[in-house]
Amino acid sequence: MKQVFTAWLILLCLPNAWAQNYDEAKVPAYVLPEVLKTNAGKEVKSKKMWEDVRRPEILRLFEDNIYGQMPKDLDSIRFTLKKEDKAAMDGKATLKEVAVQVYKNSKSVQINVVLFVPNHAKKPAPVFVLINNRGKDNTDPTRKVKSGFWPAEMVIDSGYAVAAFHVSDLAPDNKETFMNGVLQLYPEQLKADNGMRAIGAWAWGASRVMDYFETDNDLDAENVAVVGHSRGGKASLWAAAQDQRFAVCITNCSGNTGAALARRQFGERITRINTTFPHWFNNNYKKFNDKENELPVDQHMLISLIAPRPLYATNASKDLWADPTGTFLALKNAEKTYALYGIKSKLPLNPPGINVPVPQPPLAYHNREGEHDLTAYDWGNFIRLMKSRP
Ligand code: GTR
Repeated sequence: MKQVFTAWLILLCLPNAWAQNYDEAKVPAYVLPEVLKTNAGKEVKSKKMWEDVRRPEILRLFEDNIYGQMPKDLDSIRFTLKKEDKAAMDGKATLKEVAVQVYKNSKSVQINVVLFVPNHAKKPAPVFVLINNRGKDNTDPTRKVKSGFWPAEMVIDSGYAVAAFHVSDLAPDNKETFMNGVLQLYPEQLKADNGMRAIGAWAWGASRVMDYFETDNDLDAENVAVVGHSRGGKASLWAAAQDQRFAVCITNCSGNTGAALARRQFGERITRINTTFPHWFNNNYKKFNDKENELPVDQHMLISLIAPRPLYATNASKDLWADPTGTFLALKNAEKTYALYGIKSKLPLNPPGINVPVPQPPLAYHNREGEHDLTAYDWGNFIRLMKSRP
């Protein structure tokens, strides 16, 4: 009896814990904010107007209302090759372990990068870089542990370099301690309602790793795909939106405040994400708890910020929490932004079936059979996207 009472008490304390919708018939009617209309109400008809006016407006709206600012000023950045093994993976790759150290206001953070470069492929090599939000074992430099989350051998065999860094180097994924990383360098961000929080810090880290790639002659820094899964996929989207040096963005099962439309209110909702993970997004985002329709943006606009670069969004059939259909629709609603560049989407009108990938640029999508995860199946298709780029 006491246990039943406690369970009820917990449920009552979790706002909306019981209110998640998984029924397509119950998706409310909604109107998406216009991607191609300026804040002043002008139609955006050209690439120039998009780049000069509308794109900066949308970027600002996402900064102010969701992900926070992205500080660009730093005192110095240093790259140290900590370890190198030219005969890694039975001679197929060169392993480099690189420390990226960033200094500001006599504080510093260190991002530990694991990188494998193929020995028998064209160089400089294009790169996949994973924002790792799971255990560090998943990116084991010794390769004693091998995981589908980061199938480094498969990527190397396909002729690409593969890199990873861990989110905890930038901001611990914890509401009490997330400020003990990059935010120590930028304490003013913590005070600002539109300041950077954990997801922003992880995306910032991806850009610092890109700073390193630009200095490594083995790597083709103009062909880097930033990859993230789930919360890491929210960060990969924000990284590519902010930093146009990323040539490709891959967002795997990123769901709410990732690649899925918020206004569908399907699966995870804003109230829930802000309650469970208050350290992920800025203070202003909390104003939109239960008020999806009042947001000045929706996630098709975040995807639009990546145009004309290729974007791959995935889902898993059992991961309704992350709204596979809402992800597909976000991509569809970004097609018109790519069209400004004369790039035609290859997506079908309706979501393709389970395990029917569309791995072609500019807007790639699949819904893999199974659970919320990042697997070799997903990576195999990311490689197909990279190979099919013009
Ligand atoms: C869930 C969260 C999702 C997603 C996921 C993950 O608990 O609600 O938004 O980020 O965690 O990162 O695996």
